[in-house]
Amino acid sequence: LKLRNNTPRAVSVKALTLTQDDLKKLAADKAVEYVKSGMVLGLGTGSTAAFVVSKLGELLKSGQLTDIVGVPTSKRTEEQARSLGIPLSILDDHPKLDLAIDGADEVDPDLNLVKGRGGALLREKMVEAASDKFVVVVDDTKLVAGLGGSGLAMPVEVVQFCWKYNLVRLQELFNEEGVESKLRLNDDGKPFVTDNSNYIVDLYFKTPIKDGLAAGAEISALEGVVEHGLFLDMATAVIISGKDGVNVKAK
Ligand code: ABF
Repeated sequence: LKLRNNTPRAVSVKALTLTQDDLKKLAADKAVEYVKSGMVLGLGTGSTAAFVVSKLGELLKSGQLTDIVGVPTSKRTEEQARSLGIPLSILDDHPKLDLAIDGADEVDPDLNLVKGRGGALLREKMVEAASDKFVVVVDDTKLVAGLGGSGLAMPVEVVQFCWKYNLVRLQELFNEEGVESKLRLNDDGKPFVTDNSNYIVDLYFKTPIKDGLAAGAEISALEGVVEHGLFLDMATAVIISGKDGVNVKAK
């Protein structure tokens, strides 16, 4: 920053204050540095991932990236990528991806994640599990000491058929942890329906989940549960933006 007369002066704090969107964009731009021409890419969902997709669109347009193929993790992302002219595919045709980039709701110190508050957990997990590398982009508000520890939802996608039965069974699984389970609703009070025509039961833990692996296995064992939002041992790197800049944590 050049100041008139080279006189050191206090710079307006406002000018330096980064909004949460600025932070998300910082992380997104860093993640895109991992992308090379010719790659098959998993395209995440959510506001941070949307910055990634938009940057990819820019780089394609300017010719700095060529021949990339995107595999979107939601209808929303598919629409955004299509509008930017990013060539798209699906896992049926591209079962192996080079890299997936996506946001997350919680990141623990071992880079395990809670995902799915945006409702796209099933496709996200399928695409990200098929990727050679999975880079997560978050701002530092997403860091937690233990998953489920933010007091916000850990989502579980369930079939619509007898969803109440499964909501109760999910609640009973974690009775000791004092979990509360709620059907996710839209603003109009109607159930939120995923891209796969399922419902979401959000689990609110009072204390962090002690054994994520065991919790995930117990949830998955319930008939009618389609997928859960614990993404354990999947991220290869997490890009974290904060007021002090961007940090990369890798496995
Ligand atoms: C996706 O979007 C989800 O798995 C996660 O729920 C959400 C994060 O959204 P945002 O980047 O808007 O916080 O990555």
